[in-house]
Amino acid sequence: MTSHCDTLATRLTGVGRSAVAVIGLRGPRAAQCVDECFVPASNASPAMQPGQVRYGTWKSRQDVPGESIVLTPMPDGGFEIHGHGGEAAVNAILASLNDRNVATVDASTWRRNESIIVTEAEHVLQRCVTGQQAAVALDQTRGALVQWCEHWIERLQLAHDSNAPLAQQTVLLDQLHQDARTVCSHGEQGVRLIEPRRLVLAGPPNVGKSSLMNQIVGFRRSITHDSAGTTRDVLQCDTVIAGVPVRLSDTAGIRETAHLTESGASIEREGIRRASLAIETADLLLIVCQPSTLDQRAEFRNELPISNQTIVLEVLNKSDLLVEHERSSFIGIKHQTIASEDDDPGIGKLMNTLAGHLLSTLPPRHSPVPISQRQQDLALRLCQANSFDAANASLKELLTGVAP
Ligand SMILES: Nc1nc2c(ncn2[C@@H]2O[C@H](COP(=O)(O)OP(=O)(O)OP(=O)(O)O)[C@@H](O)[C@H]2O)c(=O)[nH]1
Ligand SMILES: [Mg+2]
Repeated sequence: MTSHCDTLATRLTGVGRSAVAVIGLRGPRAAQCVDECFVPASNASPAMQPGQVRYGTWKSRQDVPGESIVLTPMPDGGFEIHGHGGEAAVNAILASLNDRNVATVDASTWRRNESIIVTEAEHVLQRCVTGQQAAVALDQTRGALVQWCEHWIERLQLAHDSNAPLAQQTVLLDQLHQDARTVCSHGEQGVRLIEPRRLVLAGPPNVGKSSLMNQIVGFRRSITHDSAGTTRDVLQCDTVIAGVPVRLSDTAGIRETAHLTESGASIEREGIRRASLAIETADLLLIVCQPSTLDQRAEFRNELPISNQTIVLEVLNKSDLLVEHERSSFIGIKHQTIASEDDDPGIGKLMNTLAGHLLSTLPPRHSPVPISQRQQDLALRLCQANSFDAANASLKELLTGVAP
């Protein structure tokens, strides 16, 4: 099938990377293809508005089982078909469209005169590995940031054309600055959308950091042992928590080493130096202690190179070793775990807290979000624009990639 057809389909998400695949469909026969192939799960609301979602099955013929999908109409009359990320499922849907004279095209043919913002967002979307990340990138391929720029260009133009008095112009510029600052704050998370969030476990030796890491990732990634100093280097493991990709780092137990003279001391010092480096760049830091080290935790925490951006959680591990009279005094510590047990409810509670914090590191949905450094730099420049002309120039460069 060649691309001279006027109705087009493309795979918007990366091949073989995501659990979910998104197929774009647009052109004069798009609605007809949907009528012929899409069987909604319920017939509740007949008419669909752009952006709404409808669950159902994509059937190329009535005698085949079809693929479970979510269908979203687009403002331009096209559709997004969200389905299983496997090649077979995607190819079956594309084949059914090809049978209806729809051309499968690559990403560059799919893009029309779209803003460079959309092209950049499509590149990011191709590299998303989870649905949570892809949802944010999809908002941008659908034009959230483009529309925000166009809206402001229009407002500035209107004020300019109507010769708005200076006071009114100043108010408008202030509003733009405020709006642009919100966009930039989302951009701080947006430019890192496809990077895994860094979750670091730190604490004194032998408190159960590696055991906790193994529980979090669900397999025995780290060696654990009852002697202190088991973990020497920073051990990393990639996982996904609540749809957010996470790079977990298990670090060497941190303790005073100045007095140590034995042969392994220099290795231990190097391990501690590397642990400190991991701590400095953590998005989320778990400070792990055990009952016997609990009263030194404030002192321990003060010694760590923790950045202001890092979310810190304290975890009391080996809570099974608390003796009865200690329990009431430790009740205020929210996270108490038993990392040597597989079904410890304390670990479940900790995972829920981690999920909440990790989700808060993703930009909000349905908002204009810069997701490349170029976009973020121009949005930052917009916050400083001290005239309509300067603001207009930044907005147009943001939209087109070309300085006016
Ligand atoms: N009773 C009890 N033992 C635990 C718990 N968690 C870990 N352990 C044991 O404590 C010992 C040390 O565990 P690790 O996970 O190796 O501790 P670590 O903090 O990584 O130690 P280093 O790498 O040496 O700093 C092992 O024998 C674990 O089986 C727990 O919740 N309760
Ligand atoms: Mg360890």
